[in-house]
Amino acid sequence: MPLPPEGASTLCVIGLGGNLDAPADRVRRARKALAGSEGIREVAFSSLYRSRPMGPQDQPDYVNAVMAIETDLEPLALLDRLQAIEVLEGRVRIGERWGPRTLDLDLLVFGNQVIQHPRLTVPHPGLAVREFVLHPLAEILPDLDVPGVGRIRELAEQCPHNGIEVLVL
Ligand code: ROI
Repeated sequence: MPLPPEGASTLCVIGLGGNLDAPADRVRRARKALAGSEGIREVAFSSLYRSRPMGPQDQPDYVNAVMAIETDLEPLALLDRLQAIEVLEGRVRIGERWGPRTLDLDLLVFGNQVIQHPRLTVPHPGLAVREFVLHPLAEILPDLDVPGVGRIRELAEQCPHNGIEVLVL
């Protein structure tokens, strides 16, 4: 079998989150679906966290986690895969902006690439300020240096917890 080209694999970070219809189960299934996808290997997975909704407050708390992967896929092919898994998890958006959702999979970091594309902005613009990204990410990749954003450990230290806690089920 031919070997894959050297250096083709990229370290990426995916954010997982949802707050409708057993979101912890959805996050776990999404992890399995991703780890079992062609061209994707799991590197690390954070604890599951309970977080207060960012956006309208009249919605359930969220379950959030982050996953580090290595992939041979191009960014848009990885995005297609994430969106396909969101659909498998019955993604519904209920009208309002920043309203509740079954499962979001966000491509937060793609190696050291900075991407401005109509479908995709990487690093994710919310990464530097969202406690439900920074605290889980500090658990698995504290030394990650995100291009144009900074080192995760320092960002997490400066980010208020806003009530986020490890989920004990
Ligand atoms: N709030 C929290 N706590 N976690 C999320 O994953 C999340 N995702 C969203 C919005 C609606 C911005 N709020 C969130 O998309």
